Amino acid sequence: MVVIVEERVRVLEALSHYTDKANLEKLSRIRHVSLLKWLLDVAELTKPSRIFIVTSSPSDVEYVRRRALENREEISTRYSVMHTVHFDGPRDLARDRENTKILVKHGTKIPMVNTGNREECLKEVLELFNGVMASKEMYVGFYCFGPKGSPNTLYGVQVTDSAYVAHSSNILYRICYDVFTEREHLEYMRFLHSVGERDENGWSKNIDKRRIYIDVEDQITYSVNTQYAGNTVGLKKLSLRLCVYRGYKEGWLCEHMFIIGVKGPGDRITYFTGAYPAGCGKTSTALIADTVVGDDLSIIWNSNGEARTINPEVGMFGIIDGVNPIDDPQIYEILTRRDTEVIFSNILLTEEGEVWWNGKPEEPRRGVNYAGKWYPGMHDEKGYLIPPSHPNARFTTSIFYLEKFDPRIDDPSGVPVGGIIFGGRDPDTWVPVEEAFDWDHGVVTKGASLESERTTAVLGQAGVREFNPYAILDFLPISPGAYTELHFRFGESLTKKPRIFGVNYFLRDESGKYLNEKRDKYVWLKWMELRVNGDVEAIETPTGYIPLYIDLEKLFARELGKEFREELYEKLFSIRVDKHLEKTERIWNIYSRILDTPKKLLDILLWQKRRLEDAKWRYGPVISPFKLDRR
Ligand code: SPV
Ligand code: MN
Repeated sequence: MVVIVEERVRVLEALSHYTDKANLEKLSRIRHVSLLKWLLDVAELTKPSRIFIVTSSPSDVEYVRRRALENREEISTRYSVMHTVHFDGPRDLARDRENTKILVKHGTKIPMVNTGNREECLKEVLELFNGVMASKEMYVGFYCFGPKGSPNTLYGVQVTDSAYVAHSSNILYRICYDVFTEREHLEYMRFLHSVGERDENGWSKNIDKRRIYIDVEDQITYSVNTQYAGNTVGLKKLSLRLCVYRGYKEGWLCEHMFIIGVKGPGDRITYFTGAYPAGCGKTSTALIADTVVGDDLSIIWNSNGEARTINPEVGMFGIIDGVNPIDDPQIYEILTRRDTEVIFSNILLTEEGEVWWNGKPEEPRRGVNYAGKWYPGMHDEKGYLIPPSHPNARFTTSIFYLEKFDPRIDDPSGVPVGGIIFGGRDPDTWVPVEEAFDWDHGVVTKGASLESERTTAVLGQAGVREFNPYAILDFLPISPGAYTELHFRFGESLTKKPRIFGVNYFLRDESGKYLNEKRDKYVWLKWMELRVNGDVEAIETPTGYIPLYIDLEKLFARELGKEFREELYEKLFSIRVDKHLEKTERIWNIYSRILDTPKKLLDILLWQKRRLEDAKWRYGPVISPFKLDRR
């Protein structure tokens, strides 16, 4: 005991060289000597000129915001003092897959996961952190990854030299400094970040030395020479890997899923979680739902046989591209109101100090954007038009501004999961909505088989069809085979299993035109709600259960005031058997090469293939839903 107290005194004394009195006092209230020691190690390595501790006090939160403006990481807009703009720079606009690595022991390989040798990577990255914060301020934030007081909440400490990253974290997560001063026993994740050297524009200069390393054993992440929030805000996508890993060991799920409420007849509300790769309708689905608990992440556990979920976040880091007053009235309103706090990233800031993004009704005017000065008609060196705002431009704001935000977001016991939805950007295979036969079938053919055309949230060319199981491939610290085994295991442990659905908003006709309007997804949600509660029948197809025409006709009329014609229904819900067979083959080829793929996964794929072949033999390569309706 005496030794620990002495150690505490020694560490605080050493930390006092980096802090003023007020911040030392904040540090001294933290109960975990090992955490203080780590902060000292970090300070001695990175050599900041001072350390600022962010508690939940409004003045601390305001200080961080002000520092982001003072050091030009953010620029204020004319419209509102609470609206700021941040630019990441032209080479730092998305997550960097190639340089994001899960650290593993020498020689270990994880199928489909980018890994690095732990010892070598740590040596490399610690070298990059050496002295990196010289003459900069270091911010330390303490956060809850879930509602306060929930046994399923995780905790995290973010250390960064970026006021923008600290500011974003303060908007996106619950500040939980007090938990660290109150609770003696606490497991927590640690996130170390540095922007690195900044160039004359304020962008990270050494992009070629951008590294994002994740140490799942020690529950710590390192990120350097980058600013884009998906690479830097620890609790966003770095914690997701740590959380998935813990869930895998302990038998619960950490998912890249929204959490929404859908209203049914009477006062009934049914909760769904949903996974979609970025840019595939995930946010718009969350926002069209009747209530929103979360828009990006979800922790799901077994509570007395029932699946329940919490949102680890309280903010949104959403794609702004295309947000317009007609299709996204809620978000548009939040982004254009003066009393909201918003960080706009990689949009266009006009000379008049106004924010413009693709989707805003007026024309873009001269200003600055993610690549520097911009004027209408501007080209790059290769002769391509430079868009005024980047397709992966984002907004960071609080979820509490949403009119439909669900107060159960703060419920420590979470909400029950009635259904799980998987959706991808698929031009020609999946029907708009389909229910799996059961949990295992859904896990395999909807979750584990998810594919999508690549969007702009990752570096590289958009539009290519990619395998993205559970929409979480980028964030997996274990193989997709092991992740599927976890889902089987989790499902087995439940007495009441959520239903599993696949959705697809991106079906096109022969001329390439989208077959659905954006609002149609509301009807799919309402149908799924009815299915979860056993209120409507469905048609059995070789790939799952699809809606009856009469049910959709009613829902379209009631929910959207729209006529839903039989011809459109037939086009949308025809089973494209050949496309499904091709897909099953692609997915089979992937999993059969992954050593830890559960046999059950392959069996279910094989069974699906037989059903498809049998149906093809009976009905031909494209099957009208009317042919399968046996009533
Ligand atoms: C996503 O790409 O899934 C996002 C944004 O939610 S990022 O933080 O970049 O991951
Ligand atoms: Mn996401």
